[in-house]
Amino acid sequence: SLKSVFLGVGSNLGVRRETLRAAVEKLREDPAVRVGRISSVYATKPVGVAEQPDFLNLVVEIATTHSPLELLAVTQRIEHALGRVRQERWGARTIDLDVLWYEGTRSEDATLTLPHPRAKERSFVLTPWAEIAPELKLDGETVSARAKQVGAGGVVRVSAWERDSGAP
Ligand code: A4P
Ligand code: MG
Repeated sequence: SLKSVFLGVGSNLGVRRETLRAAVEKLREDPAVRVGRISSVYATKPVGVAEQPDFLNLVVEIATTHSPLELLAVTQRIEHALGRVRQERWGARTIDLDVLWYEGTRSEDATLTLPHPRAKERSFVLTPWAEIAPELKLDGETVSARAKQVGAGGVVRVSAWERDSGAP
């Protein structure tokens, strides 16, 4: 059946904006995926390892007939396709696609933990997510409420998705 899903997308190497565009385009190419709302693009300070370039992050809503694990395989294939191209030209990893939330599914499995275990702590996920799904409930708390609690430190809106993405 058709499930609603939110994906977090990040890039901090190479032509970051182009990588985000290419990732969304590859999602659109999958016949079992319908791309829904897409947040603005945010410039975000790296979390975790500080000595790396700033990221661009966004959150995208999809509707899909893929199971959770099929969808993980799809996102990893997209990472691989984009990452490998970029790797040859610019070096390290350029794209990260996380499954943030999959309708009706909770999982503690390390292969696919749902909802994404770190999403609730991360401004670079919550701020864009709150833009497109403010009322979505995460453990009884809305994305919007959670985003307000965590704050928007280190996260700056760069542009709307549509404005300069070159994609419909
Ligand atoms: N995995 C388990 N659950 C999930 C899920 N819900 N979605 C497993 C996706 N993958 C999931 O991921 C490692 C493994 O997690 C996968 O094999 C999958 O089976 P990965 O993408 O290969 O590696 P990673 O992303 O480097 O590791 P990790 O621990 O997932 O890192 P995070 O948490 O994704 O963080 N700062 C800013 N500003 N913006 C960012 O986007 N991203 C990261 C990466 C760090 N700092 C950042 C950003
Ligand atoms: Mg990841």
